[in-house]
Amino acid sequence: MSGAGAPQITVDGTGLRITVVAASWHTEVMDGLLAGARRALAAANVMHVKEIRVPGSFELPVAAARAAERGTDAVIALGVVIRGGTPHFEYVCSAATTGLTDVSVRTGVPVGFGVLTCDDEQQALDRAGLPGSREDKGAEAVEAAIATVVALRDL
Ligand code: DLZ
Repeated sequence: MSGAGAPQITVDGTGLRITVVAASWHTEVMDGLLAGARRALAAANVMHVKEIRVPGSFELPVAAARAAERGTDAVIALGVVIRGGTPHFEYVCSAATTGLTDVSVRTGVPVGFGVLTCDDEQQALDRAGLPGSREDKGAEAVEAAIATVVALRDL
């Protein structure tokens, strides 16, 4: 998937409570995702932000589920999974993706999907929102989640 075609989203998150759940693998890339998420939350005027860390992306869904059940308005899930030489990559990506989708659909709480699933570290760095990165997936996940909270108000 390329980032071509991504929408320009302007969001106002005034008054929202947002929980960021972030995995701990691949520190440099994760630091970029977290910084991008924080920038986007500040730009959207979100004042109530809780951040929690879990070990790996496999653990993101259970943390997202707990946050959703405790009354957050949206969850931002951040993870970095880089393909290795075994099928483990597929299992972790699948568990994170399916699990986070399940949380959002089951609870009605939007989940911003900021989980990078990359063939190598360079692909991840290109998307991390760091100086020199082409894309900022942490910020995109925040903007998508807030835009979804706002869209759901009209239903
Ligand atoms: C085990 C593992 C591996 C090999 N790679 C990654 C990765 O690239 N990114 C990530 O977020 N987590 C990885 N993990 C850890 C799993 O997500 C999980 O934390 C462990 O399997 C323990 O449940």
